[in-house]
Amino acid sequence: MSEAPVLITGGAGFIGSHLADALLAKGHSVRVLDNLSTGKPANLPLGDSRLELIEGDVADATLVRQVMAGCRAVAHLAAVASVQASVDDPVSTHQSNFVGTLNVCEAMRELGLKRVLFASSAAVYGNNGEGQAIDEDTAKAPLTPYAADKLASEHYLDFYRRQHGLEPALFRFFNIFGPRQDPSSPYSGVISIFTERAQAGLPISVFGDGEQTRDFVYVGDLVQLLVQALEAPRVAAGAVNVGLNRATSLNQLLADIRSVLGSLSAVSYAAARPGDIKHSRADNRRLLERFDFPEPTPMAVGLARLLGR
Ligand code: NAD
Ligand code: UD2
Repeated sequence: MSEAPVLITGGAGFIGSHLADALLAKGHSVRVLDNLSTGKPANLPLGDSRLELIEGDVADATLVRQVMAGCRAVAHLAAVASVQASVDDPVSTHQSNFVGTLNVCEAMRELGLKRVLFASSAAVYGNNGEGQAIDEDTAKAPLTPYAADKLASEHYLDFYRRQHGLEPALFRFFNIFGPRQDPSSPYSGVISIFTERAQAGLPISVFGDGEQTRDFVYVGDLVQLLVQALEAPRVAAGAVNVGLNRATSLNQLLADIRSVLGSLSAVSYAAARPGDIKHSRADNRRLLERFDFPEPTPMAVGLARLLGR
């Protein structure tokens, strides 16, 4: 009899599909629940008989329970990942970004499942900690419905840990990049936008002077961590930042893309986006204490994979 599958909500998306690949490569079975709002079946190895894709919504409590039955653990990644979408439509994104989490918690309690990974975000810190490495105890300042839903989800998962014995591993992702990140919106991840435009020879817009920095993590490194957190005998309480404590400016990023491609399309500098954070960098001591985080993939290598070089 084959092993009970890991359920990945949002598994047809950017990060979820890489997690599916990594779990399959380690011999696990995978069940994906995804409403295909941004995810794509083509991101998944559908020919692999150990993978099941169920199209549906995490906001549907009955469906979540049905799909979770028979699974051994959950990676809860389903969310409307666009902050701007949450600003434009707080009511509908709340269904995915918060009610979905509550449905996952309740179904786990009813079915007796314990281990769950949650994809939270550096957005929970708002502008706090800007200019220094942000540790997990930094005051939270969720400035958008997206960030508020992520922080509330963390609190609910922690309630289910204390009250019902769930074992949530809460991760606050900084800026994740890699193949399959969708570049189609102006608010998509900057690396997905810059690399897509560079490859197509289209002009690139930098908002601000390009000296703003982010802590970029290659998706392959992130999913190794997530697999570890699923397999670990136990997980400690409290959220964990996922970043490298490394600042890369957009100007440096553009130079790296130019090195990989050998040339770069025209770059123009426009006004900074209102509310844009200048510097965001993770204090990752807790990550390194609790997990065996892999040697980070160098930016040039990650970019080369993304650019198919
Ligand atoms: P993504 O949009 O590629 O993945 C999200 C997936 O969830 C998609 O496949 C989408 O179709 C699915 N989904 C959305 N709403 C759903 C619903 N109601 N029911 C079922 N499926 C639904 O984005 P991603 O970058 O892979 O993000 C994965 C998770 O990581 C999200 O929770 C996101 O908030 C979080 N996160 C990502 C980053 C980053 O840098 N990419 C940073 C912080 C947090
Ligand atoms: C990230 C998350 C966001 C939220 C936020 C919390 C992504 C895609 N966004 O926003 O969801 O969690 O962190 O702090 O993960 N830029 C350009 N040109 C472009 C696109 C972007 O200059 O065409 C700039 C942008 O103004 C910003 C930087 O690039 O200064 C990074 O932008 P981003 O949207 O990739 O990421 P961030 O950190 O602003």
